[in-house]
Amino acid sequence: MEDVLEDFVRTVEEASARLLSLTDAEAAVPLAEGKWSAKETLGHLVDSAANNHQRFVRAQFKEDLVFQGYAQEDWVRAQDYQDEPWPLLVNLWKFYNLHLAHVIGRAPERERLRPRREHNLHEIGFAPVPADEPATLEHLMRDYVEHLKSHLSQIFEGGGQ
Ligand code: NI
Repeated sequence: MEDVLEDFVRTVEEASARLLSLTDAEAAVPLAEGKWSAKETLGHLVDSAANNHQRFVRAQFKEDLVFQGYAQEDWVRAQDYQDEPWPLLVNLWKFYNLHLAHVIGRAPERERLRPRREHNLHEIGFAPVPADEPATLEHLMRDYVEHLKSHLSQIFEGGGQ
């Protein structure tokens, strides 16, 4: 987990500096036709952080890894990220993720690596775990970072969802 954490923190630090160099207007342009803008994509990552924050902590106090999903498009639409100041969004995203790095770093190994037979990571995972295979909290944490990185490349290299 150490390797992932280091890479995670560096990714967040570097990306936030790069994101802050975009103007508000640039950040509001769709990344591809009919797709989210940088603002909406980063907003989606704030939603992901908020949902996974809950999961990372709750998982330490229960047996299973069954969590509520969230309707991503609806969440982005309901919060109107397009109309929120870009620097606020970038800093919210940055500091929320630095906190999550702290949370991940504090999760005891026995909780991170304990196999959980009951889970729904085939439904809520970015890289899904089959329903009939046990999953771990550590998988969910690594999966969270992969999801974040994939959306960052959409912002920096174009594309989008
Ligand atoms: Ni996503």
